[in-house]
Amino acid sequence: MKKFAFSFAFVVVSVWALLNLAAQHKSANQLAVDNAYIRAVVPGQNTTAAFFTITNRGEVDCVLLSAESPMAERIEFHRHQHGQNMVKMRPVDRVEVPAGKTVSFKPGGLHLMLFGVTFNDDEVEQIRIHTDHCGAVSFSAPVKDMLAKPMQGMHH
Ligand SMILES: [Cu+2]
Repeated sequence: MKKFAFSFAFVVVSVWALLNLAAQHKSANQLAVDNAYIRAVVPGQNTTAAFFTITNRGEVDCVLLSAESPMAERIEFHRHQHGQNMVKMRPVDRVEVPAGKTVSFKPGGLHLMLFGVTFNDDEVEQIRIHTDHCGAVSFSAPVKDMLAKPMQGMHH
């Protein structure tokens, strides 16, 4: 009888662990990042931007709350604002990715602003984005030299 109780407890714990794993797996897979890259740093600067598309394959809306990377001291969500004669970037607290939709982080639009970066050209860096209730999504982004096509009017 004692042996039966022990086996039963083991099965319960195993099923619980599997369900838990499945739940984590589901949330981790809900958001998919594609075409990620980081703009190479202009010599003498340590601030740059990262771009990608993020797709919500789930059935609930997700809100991106923060981002982090081992190669950046700080990461902010930014959006470009077109003013009278120049383009300005403004920090954005949260970025909503509605269920079934794709949001593009692209030059001239929404982007990840990386502060205090330490990397070399041609490296691949890891970035992690945290959400409200859709878990965290990690992805790798190669550093691309875009000096041939510099971003115009960078002002903070
Ligand atoms: Cu910016």
